[in-house]
Amino acid sequence: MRIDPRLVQRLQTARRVVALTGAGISAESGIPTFRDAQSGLWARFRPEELATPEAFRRNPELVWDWYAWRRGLVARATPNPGHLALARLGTLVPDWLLVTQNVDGLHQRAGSRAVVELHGNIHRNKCFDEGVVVAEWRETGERPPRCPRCGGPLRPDVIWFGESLPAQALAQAEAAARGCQMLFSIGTSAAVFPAAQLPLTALQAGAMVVEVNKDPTPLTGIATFSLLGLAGEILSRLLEETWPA
Ligand code: BV8
Repeated sequence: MRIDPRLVQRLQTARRVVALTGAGISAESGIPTFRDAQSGLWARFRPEELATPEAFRRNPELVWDWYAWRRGLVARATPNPGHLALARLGTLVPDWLLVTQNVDGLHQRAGSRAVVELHGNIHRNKCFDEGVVVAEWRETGERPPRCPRCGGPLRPDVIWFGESLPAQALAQAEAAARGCQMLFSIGTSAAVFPAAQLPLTALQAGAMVVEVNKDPTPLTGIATFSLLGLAGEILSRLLEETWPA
C-alpha cells in the first residue's frame, strides 16, 4: 500500500511532530502486546488483571514474577525496524517528541533520545510503601524483594490501572500534542486513557494525525490518515519516501 504523498509532504515540511507508541511497536521484537494471548504460565491471566495495585496486594509474588518474566523477554529482545525508524526520524524532524506507553525501554536502546515514558519503566523498581525508586537490595530469594530502608515489598516502577500518570511526563506530552503539526499514533489500541486522549488533542488543535497500526482502533475512523499494517514495514517505508537514503 502506497503512502499518501500529502502525508509525506507534510512530514518533510513539519517542524513539530509527536509520535505516540504502544505495545504494537515492540511486537516485532517478540514482546507480546497487552491484547496478545499471553504464552505459557501466563496464558490464563489477562494483563489488566495483573497490572493493578489490588493484584499486587492480593498476590505480590505472582505480580512480581510476571514482571520478572517480562523483563526476561525484554532482555532477550532487540529493537526492530520500527524502533530504529523512529530513532532516525528523531534526528531529521526539527522538534520531535517520542511519547511511549511502553515500559520496555526499547526506544532508548534503538537510539531515541528524550523519550517520554507515560507508564514508567520495567527496569526500575520502587518501594511499594514509600514510592521511592530502589536500585539495590539484599537478594534473599524472597519474591518480591524487600525495601532496604523500610522492609516494604518492592514493585516495578510502572503505572498500573487506577494509578495516576507521572504529572510532568503527562504535562509534557499534552503540551506537545496541543502544539504539534503532526502526531503519529503507532501500535496502540488507543483505548487506555489518558494516553489515548493525546491523538484527539492533536486533532482538535488542527494537527494531521496519522495512525500506524496492524488492526483498526477507535482512532482509525477519525485520524487524518490510517495506515494499516506492521509498524516496522510502514515506518521504514515512510522514512525512505520522506528522506530517501
Ligand atoms: C488513570 C503499564 C487516573 C503497566 C499500562 C476505572 C477505574 C480506574 C481507572 C479507569 C476506569 N475506567 C477507565 C479508567 C482509566 C484507565 C483506562 O483507561 N482503562 C481502560 C481499560 C478503559 N486508565 C488508568 O487507569 C490510567 N490511570 O486513569 O489514573 C485515575 C486514578 C484512579 C481512578 C480512576 C482514574 C493508567 C493507565 C496505565 C496502565 N498501565 N501499562 C505495564 O506495562 O505492565 S496500560 C497498557 O495497556 C499499555 O501501557 C497501554 O497504555 C495500554 C494498551 O496497551 P497498548 O500499548 O495499546 O497495547 P495493546 O495490546 O492494547 O494494543 C496493541 C496494538 O498494536 C493493537 O491495536 C495491535 O493491532 C497493534 N499491533 C500489534 N502488532 C503490531 C501492531 N501495530 C503495528 N505493528 C505491529 N507489528
